[in-house]
Amino acid sequence: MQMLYVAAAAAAEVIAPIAYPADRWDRIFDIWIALAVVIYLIVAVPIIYFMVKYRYKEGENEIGADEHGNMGLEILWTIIPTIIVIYLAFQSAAIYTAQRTAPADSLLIRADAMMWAWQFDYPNGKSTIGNLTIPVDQPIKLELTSRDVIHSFYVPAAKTMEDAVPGRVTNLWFQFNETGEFISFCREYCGTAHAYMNATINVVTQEEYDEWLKSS
Ligand SMILES: [Cu+2]
Repeated sequence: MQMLYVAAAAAAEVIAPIAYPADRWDRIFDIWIALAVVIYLIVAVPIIYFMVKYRYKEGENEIGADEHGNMGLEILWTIIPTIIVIYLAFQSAAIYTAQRTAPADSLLIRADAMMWAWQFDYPNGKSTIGNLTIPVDQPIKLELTSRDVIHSFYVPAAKTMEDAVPGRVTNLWFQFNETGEFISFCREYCGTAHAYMNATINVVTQEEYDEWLKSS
C-alpha cells in the first residue's frame, strides 16, 4: 500500500501543481515517506524472517549462545542513521526556506484581517473585501496584519498559510499556475463568525488583471 502511494506520488510530481509552493511541501513529504518505507522494510522483513527461522523448537537451542555484540555493526548502524538525519535536516531546511522566501519579482498585496473578513489593498490604492483577484503565473507576496485578534490566511491549493497578528506585519507567498476561482479561509479560531471568514481567490490572466485593477 505504502509502495503504491510512493509510486503514485512520484507520478503526480511530473504534473505542475495548481499553485506554488505546494510542490516544495510535496517534495518534503515524498522524501520522508520514501525513506520511512525503505527503513521500515529493512527492519520489518528480517524481523519476520527471523521470527519464523528461529521460532521455538523443542530440544533445539534451548539455551541461547552467549553473544558479546559486534563493534562493526554498532558503528554501521550509528553512522548510517546519523547521515540520514543530517540529510533530512538540511533538505528540509532548504525546502522550508524556499517555501518561506517570496521570489524577488513578487506582486505585493496587503491583507488586513478583521472579525470576520479579509481586506486586500493593491499597489494602486484599490481595495477589496473578501475577494483577492490576482494574475496567473505571477508570484504574489501578501503582507498580513490584523485589526483585532490573531487570524491566519490559508491557501489550501498552495499548501501555505501565515498568521495575521495585530501590531505586526507577517508575509507569505504563492503563485497560481492556472486561472479559476479558489478558496482561502481563516485558519485561526477568531470568534463567532470564524467559520465564515473566507476569501475568494480569483485567478485571471495578466490582461484581465490589468483591466480589473483599473476599474473602480
Ligand atoms: Cu479569523
